[in-house]
Amino acid sequence: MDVCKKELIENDKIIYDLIEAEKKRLNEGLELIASENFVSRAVLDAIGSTLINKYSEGYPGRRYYGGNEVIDEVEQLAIDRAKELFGCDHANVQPYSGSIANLAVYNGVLDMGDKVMGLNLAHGGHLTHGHPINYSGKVYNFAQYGVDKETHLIDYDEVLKIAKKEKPKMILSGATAYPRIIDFKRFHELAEEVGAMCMADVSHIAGLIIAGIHPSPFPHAEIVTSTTHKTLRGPRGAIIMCKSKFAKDIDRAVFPGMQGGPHNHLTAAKAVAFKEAQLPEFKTYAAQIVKNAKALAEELMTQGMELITGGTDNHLMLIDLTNSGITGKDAENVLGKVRITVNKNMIPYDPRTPFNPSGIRIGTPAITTRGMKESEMKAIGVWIADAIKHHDSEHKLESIRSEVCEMCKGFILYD
Ligand code: DSN
Repeated sequence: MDVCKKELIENDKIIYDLIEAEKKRLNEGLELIASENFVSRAVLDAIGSTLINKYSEGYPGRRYYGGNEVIDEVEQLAIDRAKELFGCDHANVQPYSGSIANLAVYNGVLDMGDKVMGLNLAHGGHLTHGHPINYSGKVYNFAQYGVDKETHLIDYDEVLKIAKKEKPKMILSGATAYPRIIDFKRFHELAEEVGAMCMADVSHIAGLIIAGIHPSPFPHAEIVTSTTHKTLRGPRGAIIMCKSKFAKDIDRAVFPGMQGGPHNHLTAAKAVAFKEAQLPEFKTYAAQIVKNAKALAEELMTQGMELITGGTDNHLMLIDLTNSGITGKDAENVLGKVRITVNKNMIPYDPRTPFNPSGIRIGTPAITTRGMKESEMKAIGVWIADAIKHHDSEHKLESIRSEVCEMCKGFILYD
């Protein structure tokens, strides 16, 4: 047993036991939440390091506290690796989260009340893309675009039509529940046509972009935000990347605009994850995420499940449960019983509410990290469809649960 573990057991056995319980839950179940992943031991080690102790408001070489010579090196390394990885002019690696990163961009390049366009949350956007309940929607004047009623795809001509009418200062692309390729080039063209800035939030697909599996927002978008913990497989947190002309405004907007001292242990962990993402193995991993998603989508449809847009091009899919006799909330609970973790999700034009919507969202980044491939996806597709079809049969659910647990034994994650 390592020293840290021993001290945690001695100092706080309750928390130690809860950490062990969570590890067991991860090992014995299937994590299909599209925005989650499992970091490497190296990333975990950086997160659990003594770098957490230091205050370092400011940026490398320009700090408000002494003793930051080591932190400067850590942060500069993270910046340099992010720039190389994404091929961007400037990177700020300090944002605590994707939400803060988005708000910092607005804070940096917009004035309060400015008109912005973003994808409607109910159509796959994000709260910070202008939802009225979110700070973004309260402070800025968001005009939301959606997906087409029939195809459920982004209709770029329609986005342009709205942009011409609304004359936004900025157009934001990016999504949390859109299973198809996003055409960043097209977004840039239509933003240019109306004289708007072009921003992309690539949080979900960053790992696929790095691996060349999804088209990059660069060189099209002027400002790009991303979380670091989804397909990118780093620690919880975010980055903002931009063209040189926005660098000063973005840095000032993050600190002192929105945040205090950066979380240096997470900056180090981001640097480790960026290094991992530069390796050829990461490309193979990212390609497998998409192969797995396509295999799972195929099997689900073979089993009679309805998928929004009829499949996927990326790491996620949205199941439309409208004709299945069960709501998204109930499906999340039923799948939980068989140790398959998913999240309920609105589908486009959903007549139901966000807390009990008509869909569930499923993603493959985490199970791909565990080493699962197409054959496991087939089994998982059958289990999901069976659990939903037989949601009233405790006996059937119990039998699926034991099959799930049996398969998981072959893919132990953290020991
Ligand atoms: N919570 C994230 C997701 O699940 O997509 C977005 O912030």
